Amino acid sequence: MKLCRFLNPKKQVCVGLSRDDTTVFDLSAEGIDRLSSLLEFEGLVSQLTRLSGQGLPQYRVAEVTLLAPVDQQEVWAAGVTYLRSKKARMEESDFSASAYDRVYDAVRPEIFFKSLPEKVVAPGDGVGIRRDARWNVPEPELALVLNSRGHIAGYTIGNDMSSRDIEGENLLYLPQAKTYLRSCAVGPWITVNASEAEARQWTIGVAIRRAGKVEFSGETSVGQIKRTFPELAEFLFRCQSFPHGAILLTGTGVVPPDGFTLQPADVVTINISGIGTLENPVVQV
Ligand code: DO4
Ligand code: MG
Repeated sequence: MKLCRFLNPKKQVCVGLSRDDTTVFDLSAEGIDRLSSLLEFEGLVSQLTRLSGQGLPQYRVAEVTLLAPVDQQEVWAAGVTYLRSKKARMEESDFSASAYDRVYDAVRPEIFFKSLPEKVVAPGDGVGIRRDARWNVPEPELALVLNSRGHIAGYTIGNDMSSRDIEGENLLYLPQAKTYLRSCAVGPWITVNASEAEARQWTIGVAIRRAGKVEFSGETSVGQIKRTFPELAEFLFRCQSFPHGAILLTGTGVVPPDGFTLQPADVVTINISGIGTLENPVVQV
């Protein structure tokens, strides 16, 4: 069972529920007009099951525009949660190598701010590469959808766009390497009825196409994440509050080879087996 935000044929923003990825029920007809409020429901899956039997208006997915499934939630990101990510960061920077090495094994994970909700890039819109960076990559990541109590209400797909040359030059440049215009895409679907054990069976794949040809593709398994999901959520919510919930990207385990950098007009397609596909063209910002 999946949730989304979408524009109906009259261009009104609606909250949707899908069981099959081809039809979407309009929950707005039941007065549910904010996804973040819906995610607060106790027993979300049984409430959704009840709502879906109520003759709600429905659309074919092909006739609506899917939006980012974020209305009021900040987006944060965890880093160096896969061995592959630790190795890549240690190779990109002599200067910061020991910091990445230490954080991979430390009790406290790396967590950083990624995006305000209104800056999140929707499926199909352009993700950005900085004009002052030479080495830019997408980071395909499983994203935890957390309600205001820090509970995992579902899972979606995130793209933590990153400038590796800026990050590698000095760790203190991380906010510039990670948080700039169009640096975060999320969506379109939130899978709501999966346990952590099920999510750990999913694969995360990415393909980058240039003029129709695949320039890079790679895959990993969610099961390779070193930390548990509640552990990441607990650190995000520690000494912090998120009245509208939050989205937490869980880190990347797929890193293109060092000679690869994104170019404008490339298309990034991320697939997570239990969720769906997030696709965005690349634009320079
Ligand atoms: O500190 C570097 C960022 C790590 C990251 O974004 C990741 O591992 O996904
Ligand atoms: Mg990342």
